[in-house]
Amino acid sequence: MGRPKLAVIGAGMVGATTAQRLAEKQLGDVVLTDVVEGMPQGKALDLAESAPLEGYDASIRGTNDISEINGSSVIVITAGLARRPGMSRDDLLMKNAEIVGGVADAIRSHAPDATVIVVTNPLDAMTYLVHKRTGFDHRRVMGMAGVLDSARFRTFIAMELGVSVADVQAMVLGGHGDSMVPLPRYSTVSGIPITELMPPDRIKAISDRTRNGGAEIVELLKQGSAFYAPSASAAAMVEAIVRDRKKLLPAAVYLTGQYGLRNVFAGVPVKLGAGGVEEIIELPLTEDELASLHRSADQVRGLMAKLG
Ligand code: TXD
Repeated sequence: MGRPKLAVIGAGMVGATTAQRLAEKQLGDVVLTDVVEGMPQGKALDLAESAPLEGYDASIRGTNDISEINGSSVIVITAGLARRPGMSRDDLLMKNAEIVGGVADAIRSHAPDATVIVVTNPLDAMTYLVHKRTGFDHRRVMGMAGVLDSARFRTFIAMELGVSVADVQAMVLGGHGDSMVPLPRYSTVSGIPITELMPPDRIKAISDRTRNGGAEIVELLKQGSAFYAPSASAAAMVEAIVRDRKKLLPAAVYLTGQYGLRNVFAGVPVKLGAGGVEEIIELPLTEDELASLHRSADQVRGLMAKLG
């Protein structure tokens, strides 16, 4: 049978680190592609040379030829540009739409059976675009943001309380960015809601820090953006699918009426397994939480309209 074949498109910071994590977790053989000549080949070779030390058998292959993704069961899209000085969010939207749209067309023709995890920003809009351009069933197209946002929330909860991150679970809904909706009531330490363990002002401070989590790192790094936690998040989603773990995670998925939303991508809890998005979990939300989720979906709709 052999190992499953996995592909990572875009061999930049998030892409290359995702390839590393997939190989080290022995989730499958990895193909890493990029348009920059020699770069994915160089990074893949470097990673392959770490295999004897890290002790994995998975192969990692770098290429500029996207057709080599053929037969992949799971594909992670990290290809795109970061915002440069003088570039508006709209400029970035259109530029990344061009890149991600082309990638989606290649996936449709070379890996028609793949499950696709989108990482490129603006996340929810790019996930919509991949769904539209591949024509794949909506269970097989999802965006990674909520796993990262809830990992950040979990980290800050553990830091605040001085407890093991392993005991902390958290749920964050909505879009990636300002419209993110952290849910303290559904966030726990060993089953105890954090609302029982922390005063409201500390919960608010931690929620705000989570919402601002990407920007905090960008500010510190001065160039580039976060990639260790984003790649760990993408790899966690790949693992849930490849190993059919039925993990309950937040992901940007196509809604068909859940939470009063239809024909839009938004971050909600889902069950992730071999069938992709196997179930969408509808949590009871307060009016405020629901309103934030709808605001976030409205923003995504605005971007979707620009993409046509
Ligand atoms: O939570 C999340 N979803 C995110 C999203 C967390 C972190 C990063 N997030 C976004 O992922 C970020 O805003 C970017 O849109 C992507 C990738 O971030 P990364 O930090 O890895 O960017 P890099 O290092 O610039 O890498 C992008 C690579 C680069 O090597 C380009 O040459 C390549 O994408 N690229 C392509 N690869 C393949 N095919 C095409 N067409 C292509 N165009 C550019």
